Amino acid sequence: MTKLRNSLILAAASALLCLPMSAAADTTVTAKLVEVNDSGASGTATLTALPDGGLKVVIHSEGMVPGVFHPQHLHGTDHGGHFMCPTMKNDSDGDGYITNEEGTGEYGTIFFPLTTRGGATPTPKDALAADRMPVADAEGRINYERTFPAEMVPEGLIEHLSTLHVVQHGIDANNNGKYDLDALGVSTFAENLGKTGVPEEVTNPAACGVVQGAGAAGKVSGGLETGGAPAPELKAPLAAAGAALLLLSAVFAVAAAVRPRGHRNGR
Ligand SMILES: [Cu+2]
Repeated sequence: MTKLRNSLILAAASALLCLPMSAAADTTVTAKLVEVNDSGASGTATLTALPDGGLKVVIHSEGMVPGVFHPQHLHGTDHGGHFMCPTMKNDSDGDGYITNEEGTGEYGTIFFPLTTRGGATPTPKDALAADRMPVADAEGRINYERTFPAEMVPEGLIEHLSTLHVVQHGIDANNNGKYDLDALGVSTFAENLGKTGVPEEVTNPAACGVVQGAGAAGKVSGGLETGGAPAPELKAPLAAAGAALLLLSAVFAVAAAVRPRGHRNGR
């Protein structure tokens, strides 16, 4: 009986001990970056929600256009249920290239520009900041790391961490080692945001990744707002905590009930 009681208590205790682990797993998510627009790019992104409300972002990618800047953002779907990166199916005008507008249907709108310094608001001044986006080295690699303090992290981002997309832009369609208007003309995306004369090569997606984390397992479908809707996936750990507490109190009740007999049988 004592053995049974102990093992029940042990089971409940380990159920409780599991909680901090799963909660911690929820705060770090990763995304495998895959090429878009036949860029040849690939990489990994790690997003860590810090206890103080900050966000640490680490991205390692390769196969990017060497020596030029690459706008990069966390994108969020505003219609839920989309956890894909764009493919040529999204090339609605059939010109052989996925523009940012064509990609938006899959990866959503710009939620959080991943600048190297300064502001990171979803406005053209940050989202398309040529001088504050990472520059690929001579081999086409980008190693990016920045910790954004809580006050820079937009509302709703941490809650939606597991439903975000990581997108790096910038391709060299005419293989001349730079962004130019000769290749694909002007970026209508940038133009619509009030930035004229930006080559489409700058804003076309080169790499995209869907976040895969503990929360991503419970893919939310429908009604997910990019901005600040409640996050159903975050309720799961709380429900688990409640269940574990119930289990623990039940075990204590059982333990209390078996204790007298345990004493009688024992010593
Ligand atoms: Cu983007």
